[in-house]
Amino acid sequence: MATLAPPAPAVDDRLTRIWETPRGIGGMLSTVDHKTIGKRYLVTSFVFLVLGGVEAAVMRAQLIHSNLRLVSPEVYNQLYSMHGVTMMFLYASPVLSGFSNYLWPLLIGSRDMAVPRLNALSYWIFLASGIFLYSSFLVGQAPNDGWFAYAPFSLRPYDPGLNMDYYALGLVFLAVSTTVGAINFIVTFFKLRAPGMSVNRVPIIMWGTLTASVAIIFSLSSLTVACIYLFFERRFGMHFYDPAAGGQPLLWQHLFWILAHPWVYVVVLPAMGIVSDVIPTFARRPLVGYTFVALATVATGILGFGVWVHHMFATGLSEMSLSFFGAASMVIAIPSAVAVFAWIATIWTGRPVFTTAFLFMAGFIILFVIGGVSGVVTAAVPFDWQVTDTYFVVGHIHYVLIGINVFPVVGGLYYWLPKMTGRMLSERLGKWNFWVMFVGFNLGFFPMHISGLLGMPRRIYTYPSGLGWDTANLITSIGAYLFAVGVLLFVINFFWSLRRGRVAGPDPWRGPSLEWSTSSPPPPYNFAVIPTVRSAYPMWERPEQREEAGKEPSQLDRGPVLDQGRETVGTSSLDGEPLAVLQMPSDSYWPFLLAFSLLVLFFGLLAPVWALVVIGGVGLLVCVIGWLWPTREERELAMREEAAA
Ligand code: HEM
Ligand SMILES: [Cu+2]
Repeated sequence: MATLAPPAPAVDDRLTRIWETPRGIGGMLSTVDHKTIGKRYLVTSFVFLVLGGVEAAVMRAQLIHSNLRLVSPEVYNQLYSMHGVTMMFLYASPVLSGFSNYLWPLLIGSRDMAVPRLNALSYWIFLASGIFLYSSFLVGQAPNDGWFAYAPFSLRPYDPGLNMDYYALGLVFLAVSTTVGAINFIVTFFKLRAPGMSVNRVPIIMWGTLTASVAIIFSLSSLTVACIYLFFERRFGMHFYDPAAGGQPLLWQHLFWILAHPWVYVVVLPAMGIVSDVIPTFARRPLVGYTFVALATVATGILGFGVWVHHMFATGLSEMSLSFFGAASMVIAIPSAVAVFAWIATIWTGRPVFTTAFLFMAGFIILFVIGGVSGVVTAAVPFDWQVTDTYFVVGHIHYVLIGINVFPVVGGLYYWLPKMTGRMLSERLGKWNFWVMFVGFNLGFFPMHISGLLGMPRRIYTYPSGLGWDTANLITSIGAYLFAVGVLLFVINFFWSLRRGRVAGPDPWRGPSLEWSTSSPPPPYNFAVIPTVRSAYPMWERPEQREEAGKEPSQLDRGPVLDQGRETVGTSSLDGEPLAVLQMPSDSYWPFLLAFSLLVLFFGLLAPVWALVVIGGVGLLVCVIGWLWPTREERELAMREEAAA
C-alpha cells in the first residue's frame, strides 16, 4: 500500500484515475474535489461582490448631489439593505472560504478536506441561499431594514411585505452552509496535516480560518435563533420583540450583535492570514514573530466575543456595561497592533520585491491602520454618541471591510491565481489595478468621515443642499466609481491571463509553502506522495541546512503514495504524527440534491405554500438517508475490517 520511493508515471496515471471527476454535467453536480469547490466559492462570491457593487453604484448616483430623485426611498432602503447583506454574508466570508477550500489541502500536503461531501453541501447551500435572497428583487420585495434589521422596524405592523421574511429565512438557510463549512475547516486543521507538520508549522491563513470557524460555531446560532424568532413573530403572531406585547426590541440587538461583531473577525482574520503568508514570499524572509501572530489571531477571536455591546452604546444600557464594553473594545486593538508590527518588521528586515500582490498587501497595512484608528475612537463612548448612525461609521466600516478584506483578497488572487489556472496575470495591468483601486478607495471613503462629522446620517436616500455635505458627497461618489473601475481592471486582467498569460510553472514566486511544490494547476490528487514536513517553510530549506547535523529535512518527493483508492493520511492533532490511512468518500449527488430540497422547503415557508414545505421536507429526508446508506464498497470494507480485527 504505502510505497516510499519516488513514484513512477504509471502511479500518476493510477492516482489520476482514482481522484479525477468525470467531465460533463454529472461530474459537475457530484464532484467533491476541494479545488473545484474552492474555485466555485471564489467565482460565486465575486459575482455577489459585483451585485453588491451595482447596488452601491446606484446609491452613490443617488447621493452624488442633493435633492436627487433617481430612486424612491423604498428602493433605496432595499438597496442599502441588500448591499450590506450581500457584502457581509454572500461576499466577504464566502470569498475567504474559497481561498481556504482551494488552498488548505495544498498547504498541508493532503489530498482533500476532511469531509469532502459536507464541503460540497456547504457550497450548494451557499449558492441556493444566495439565489433565495436575490429572488426577492424579482418580486420587488428585497429586505429593506438594513443589514442589522432592527426590531421593531422589522416586525409585521411596520414592514408588512415579504421583505423581512426573505431576510429571516435567507439567513437561517445560509447559516446551514456556514456551519457545515466551519466544521469541515476545524476537523481538517486538526486531522489532515501532513506527517511532521506540527501546529506551529502551518501557514497563518490556517490560523485565521480556524479562529473564524470556531467563532462561527459559537456565535452563529445566536443569529439563527434571532431570525427564527423574527419569523415566528411575523408569521405566527408570537411576541419576542414587540414591546407593546411584552417583547424586547433590545433582545434582537443583543442576539444580532453577538454574532455580527465576531462576524467582523470572520471576514478579516483569514484575510489577515493571507497577508501574513504573502508578505514573507516577497520580503524574501520568514514572517517575524510567527508565534505572536498566530496567538494574536486566536486572541482576537476570543476577545471578539466580549465587545458586541459597542454597537449598542446609544441604547440606554447601564453605565457599568458601557465602561466594560468600551474598555474591551480598546483592548482588542492590541493583538491587531501585534500583527501590524510583525508585517512591518518583516518588510523592513527583508528585501521586498514590489510585485502587484505585494503592493496590495502593503496598501492593506495602511488602510488597516486608518480603519483601526477610526474604530478605536468609536470605542470611546462619548465619541460614539456623536458619530453613531452617521457617515463616519460608514467610512469606518468600509476602511475595515474593503481595506482588510477586499485588498488582501485581490492581492491574494494575484498571488494564487497562477497556481489555480497555470497562468500569470499581467503585472503591468496589475500595477494599474492596484493604484486605481487604492486612490479610488481613499478618495471615495475618506470624505465619508468628514460628512459624518458634519452630521450626515447614514441610511438616508437624499439630503437637502446647504448643509455643507455636497462637496464631500460629490468626491465620495467619484471615488467610489474610480474604485469600481479598479475592480473591473482586475476582472479584465483575469480573463486576459486565461488566454494570454505567461505559463506560471509550479513555483513562479519562489514561495515557501507546500502548494508551490506541485504543478500549476495541481493534479486531481494534489501530491503524488504525501510529504513529510519539518519546518514552517519547507520549500525554503537550503540544501546545506538539510545536511546540518541533527536537522531533519522535509521530504517532498518521498513518502507514502496511497494509490489503492481515495486515501490520505490522518495525523495527530498537535504534532502531526501519522496515525491512520483515511478512506475518502467518492463523488456524490446527495449534497446537491439536499441543498435543492432545502431551497424548495424555504420557498415553501416563504410563500407560504405548505405543499412545497412537505415536498422539500420529504426530499430532505430522502437525501439524508440516501447519503448515509452504505455503498457496496463501504460494506465490503467494513466486513474486511471486521475480519481483520
Ligand atoms: C464600491 C464599493 C462600495 C461602495 C461604493 C459602498 C457604498 C456604501 C454606501 C453608500 C453605504 C451606506 C448606505 C446608507 O447608509 O445609506 C454602504 C453601506 C454598507 N456597506 Fe458598502 N460600499 C462598497 C463596498 C462594500 C464592501 C466590499 C462591503 C463589505 C465587505 C460593504 C459593506 C457595507 C455595509 C455592512 C454597509 C451597512 C449597510 C447598512 O447600513 O445596513 N460595502 N456602502
Ligand atoms: Cu463590533
